[in-house]
This record gives sequence, structure tokens and C-alpha cells, in this order.
Amino acid sequence: MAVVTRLTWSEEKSLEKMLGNVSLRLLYKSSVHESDIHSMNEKCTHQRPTVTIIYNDVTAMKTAVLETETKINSERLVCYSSGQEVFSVHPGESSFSMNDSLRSTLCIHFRSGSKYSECEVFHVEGIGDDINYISKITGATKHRNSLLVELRTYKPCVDFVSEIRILLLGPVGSGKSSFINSVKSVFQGRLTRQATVGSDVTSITEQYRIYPIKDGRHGKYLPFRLCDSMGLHEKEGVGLCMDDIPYILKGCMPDRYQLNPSRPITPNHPNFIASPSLKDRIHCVAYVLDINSINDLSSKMVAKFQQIQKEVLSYDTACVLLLTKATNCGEIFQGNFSNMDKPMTSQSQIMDASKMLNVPIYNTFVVENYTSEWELDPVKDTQILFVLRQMLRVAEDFFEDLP
Ligand SMILES: Nc1nc2c(ncn2[C@@H]2O[C@H](COP(=O)(O)OP(=O)(O)OP(=O)(O)O)[C@@H](O)[C@H]2O)c(=O)[nH]1
Ligand SMILES: [Mg+2]
Repeated sequence: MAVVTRLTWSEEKSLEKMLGNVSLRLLYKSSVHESDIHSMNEKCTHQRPTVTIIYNDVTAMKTAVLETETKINSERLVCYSSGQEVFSVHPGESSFSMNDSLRSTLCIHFRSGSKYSECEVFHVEGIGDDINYISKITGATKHRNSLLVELRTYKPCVDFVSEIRILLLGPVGSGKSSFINSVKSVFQGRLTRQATVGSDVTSITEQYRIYPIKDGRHGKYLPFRLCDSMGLHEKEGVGLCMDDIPYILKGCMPDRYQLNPSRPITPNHPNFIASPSLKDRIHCVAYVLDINSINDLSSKMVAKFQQIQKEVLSYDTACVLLLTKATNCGEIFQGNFSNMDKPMTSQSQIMDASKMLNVPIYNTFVVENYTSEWELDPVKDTQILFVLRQMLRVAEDFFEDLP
């Protein structure tokens, strides 16, 4: 008969998600297999990394410990971290111990040698041979959580603007709508695909959209909005109409306006916002480009960008450059999240894009949007939130410079 875990389905899924979308395979269960170290060792040898879960029925407590460095020490399985013994299980006595630091991190108050009612050991599949995996995931999760706290409590620095508007502008298929979906997903805690995404020679996005960002499913709306537009195309009469751009920047274009590539909005349109306030206008423009197609941009497209930039500058609007589809984002950041605050000068593609569009390298960011995934990934979440935070900071600089 198959040995099954005492974890509920949702507990197992949350644990898998927390460890970076791995899968868990049950190797050892104390109530089914023999309760001694040799039986445990036999089932778990060569199966690292593993997760050990102990259950205590008296307190209904479940504690999971991910083992990075384990040794069999007399009758105990001992987990070490930086050479220090942090956790141990004594299967023969059905007891466990942990050091003070782990106890305080987990907020539990058991004495050394406390009894458990069940102990399960799982093999963690999906980590591969990456020895830095655990530190990368835990580092990214910590950083993601602190960015989430910062953005959840974010307030624009000036009283007269209640929310910051960021407009995404870029060629057809560059990943504008996917970035919006990615940001929404991180705040929702699950993948959402509200903005329509796809690939075609002409733009998939045909309406001007002003997307609010909600904090969690039933949470409040956050004080920033992401504005999605039709993609730019090198041909005239295809893609976003250039004459629409000043109206968008000024805040005259209503949400859900049906864009027409050959006819711009006019003040006669029934929903035209004739007297937009500072709150309605765009505070930061993000030029969105696919990092892999920078060298393929036609001179006509570059000329369109230059024209747009003049317009953006004439409205004193802040701008950043967002390079999408960067599959090596993890390598760019080298697992070291402090790198993200520094200009990424070593990346020649990024330098080229920054020069071509004349956006300073410190306002040029790379991201890998969520596309076909099923689950969120803390490393991706961190990059997405980092980019959003920088956009807000650039927008704030715009306010500081207002007369
Ligand atoms: N691999 C990868 N694919 C991406 C990324 N961002 C977007 N895509 C894919 O690129 C295609 C276009 O993405 P969209 O988000 O629709 O692009 P868009 O800029 O909104 O396009 P239009 O609305 O047509 O102008 C889709 O197939 C996406 O799945 C990314 O970061 N990495
Ligand atoms: Mg789109």
C-alpha cells in the first residue's frame, strides 16, 4: 500500500510553492517504517535535499525543516547550518531537538528531546544540482517580502496626487500587457491574466486601459496604476496612432477607449477628459522593448521612439526603459539582490538599448514577465517588484521638480 503523508493537500502545495515550485516525494514515515535511525537512513540515503516534518498531536504543531547539510550522529539525524547543529531527530526515541535560534525563528517553545507523534521525510525534486538554490530562494523570498511591504504601504510623496500613473509604450509584442499581468499577479499572490496577451503582427491590445492594482483578492487598491496601450508599429496607420500620445500623456484619454491606428481621439469624443488634473496625467513613461530584438529595431521604429521622447520631454514626464524577455535575469542579478540597485554596466545589450533610446543606464531595467507559468516564483516576483518600485521613485523625482 502506498505510504501517504499526513499533510493536507493544500499544506503540501504551499510547502512546494514556498520552496520554489518543487515537488515533494515521501520517503520515510515513522508510523509506517521502523522507528530507528537505520531504517530512516536506508530510506533516505542519497536522496538529498530532503524536508523533514515532525508532527506533535498535543499542540497540533507541524514543523518542517529543509536539510542542507545532514549527518547521522549516533542514533540521531542531525542537520547543520554553517557548521552549527540546528536540528536533530532521534527516531528510536521519537524525539527531536532544535537550537535556540531556530526555536525563536519558528516561535516554538519545546524543550530539547520533546516527543513527536509522527515524522516524515520527503525528497525535494526540482532543485537539481544547484547548491546555492536554497540560499537563492530564501534570499529572493526575503527581498520579495520586504519590497511587498514597502509597496503595500507606499504613498505618493505629494498630497495633491493620490496615485501615480505609469504608461507602458513600446513595439507590438514587446510585453507591455504581460508586465501588467505580472505586477497584478505578484500582488494577488497567484497568476492572473487580466490584460489580453498574445502575438500578432498588429497589436493585441486595442483599447487604452488604466489598470488599478489590488493588494490581494479582497484587499485595497494601491496608489498606482499601470496604463496599457496599443503597440507601436513602424508603418504609418498601423499600431498606436502617434497623435494619440500627447492626449494620453496629458490624461485626456478615458479608460477603455477604443484606439484607432489611423484616427486619434478628438476633444469631441463623448468621454474625452477635457480638463485633466495632475492626478489624471502620466507621471512616468516606461518604454518597453524585447531585449532580444534591440538590434532588429528598424530605423523607422527608432525614429518613432525619438519623436515620442521629444513629446514626453515636452510634458516634463519622467521615463524609464524596461527590457523584457530577459531569460537570464537570475544571472544578471547573480543571486545577489543588492546588485539590482546598481546600473548593470556589464551587460552590452542593456547598454546598447540605453544608448539607442537615450535613457540613462540607471533607469534601464530588465525583467522576465510571467508568461506560461502556473505558479509564482520568488526570484521573478522580486525583479518585477523592484522594477515597479524604481518606476515609482522616478515618478516621484518628477514631482520634486515641479514648479
Ligand atoms: N519569454 C518571454 N515572453 C514574453 C515576455 N513578455 C511577454 N512575452 C510574450 O510575448 C508575447 C507578447 O506579449 P504581450 O504582453 O501581449 O505584448 P504587448 O506589448 O502587450 O503586445 P501588443 O499589445 O500586441 O502591443 C506573448 O506571447 C507573451 O507571452 C517575457 O518577459 N518573456
Ligand atoms: Mg498588449
